[in-house]
Amino acid sequence: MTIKINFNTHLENLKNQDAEVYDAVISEIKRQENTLELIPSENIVTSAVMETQGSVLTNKYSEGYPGKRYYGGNEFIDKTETLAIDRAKKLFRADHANVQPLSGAIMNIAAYFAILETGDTILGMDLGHGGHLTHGHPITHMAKVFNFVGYKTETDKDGIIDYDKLEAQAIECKPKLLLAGFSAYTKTLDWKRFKEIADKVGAITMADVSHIGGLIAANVLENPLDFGFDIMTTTTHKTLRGPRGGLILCKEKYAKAIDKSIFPGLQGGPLEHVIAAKAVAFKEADTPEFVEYQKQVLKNSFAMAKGLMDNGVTLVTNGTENHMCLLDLRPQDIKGKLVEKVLDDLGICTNKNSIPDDTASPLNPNGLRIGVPVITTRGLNETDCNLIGKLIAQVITNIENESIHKQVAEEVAVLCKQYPLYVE
Ligand code: DSN
Repeated sequence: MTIKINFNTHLENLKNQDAEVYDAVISEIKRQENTLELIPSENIVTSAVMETQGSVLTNKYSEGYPGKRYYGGNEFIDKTETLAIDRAKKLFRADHANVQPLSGAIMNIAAYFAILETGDTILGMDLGHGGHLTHGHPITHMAKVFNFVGYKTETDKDGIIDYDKLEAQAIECKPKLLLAGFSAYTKTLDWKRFKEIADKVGAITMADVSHIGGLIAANVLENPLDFGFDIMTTTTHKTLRGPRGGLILCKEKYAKAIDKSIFPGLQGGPLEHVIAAKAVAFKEADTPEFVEYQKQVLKNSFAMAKGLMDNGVTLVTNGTENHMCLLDLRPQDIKGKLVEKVLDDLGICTNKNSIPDDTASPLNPNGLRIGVPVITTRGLNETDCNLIGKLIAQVITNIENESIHKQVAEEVAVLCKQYPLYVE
């Protein structure tokens, strides 16, 4: 299951031409090799994805869509983009796929503009309860264009979404779009109930599954499209383990509007080297090995959650049902920024994160978010992940104890050596 990344880490041309960038890239290779990367939105792509993204396809302008381009010489680009589209449709059982979104934010914004008018209401998950900036945070430009209303999780009931309350909220605010999805939430969503609520109030349904796209592709988590969702967006670089970018899937009814919204509505020339790498990643995702990988992601995540909780750390939602854990640091009276820094110095990379109804600033919140996609790609198993949970708990409960920190750093170094990432 482990993937060995066997690309040329010597980078001879870069070395001879630009020592500063070369040094930074080599340092990053070493950092990745010597770090337990626990940021849940990251992953490690295969050599084939990396090679495709680094290919000559980066040299081509291809505004438009396959067969309808504004530039000549696109016969091979059409082939790779069509492969990406067809593979994405098959993987997610979708009528239509747009593989051109440059990023997750653009992908969501394009979907809004495809189906909504200025001032329309979108009911989405509150950022403070695990939603995403693009789901309507007041700081974003989109909040000036659309009327975002946020639903919250039940902090006293293990962080569930109270669907009766959500229904009442939807009846009250009459959204044109009901948006399901998250960037820091550890429970599964009830897609069926979301759809029933949307149907009751006449709303379009959209799921942003960026974090769990790979788990859905492997059918280890349920696919909202199977429950009749109109639109589903996902980034391609998280659990889906492809190059950085976005993907929009939708019912045929919205296909033209989505395509028009991406180009010419929002974007210019697509990144065809990235789109070809998406095609490669989608083919990889359609294999038994990928299904095994995603099953292992869940096993590892559950093992890490147990290691944390058994050793005195509180988790928001009291556990996890996906690839990540959200740690509530209030019992230890320490902040996410400090824990992120201390762990970073020991070779464990995480990210500070707000917890529901956090009273502290998002720059120094009361929580920490961790996840297992990268270390699972690297080959670590449940025993290792349970140990990592325990090590993190030891650091959190002994935040000033340098001798414990030293022991943890040694254990991290052993794990990184045991599971090498890059072959060369
Ligand atoms: N930045 C992504 C994440 O880390 O969840 C979401 O955009």
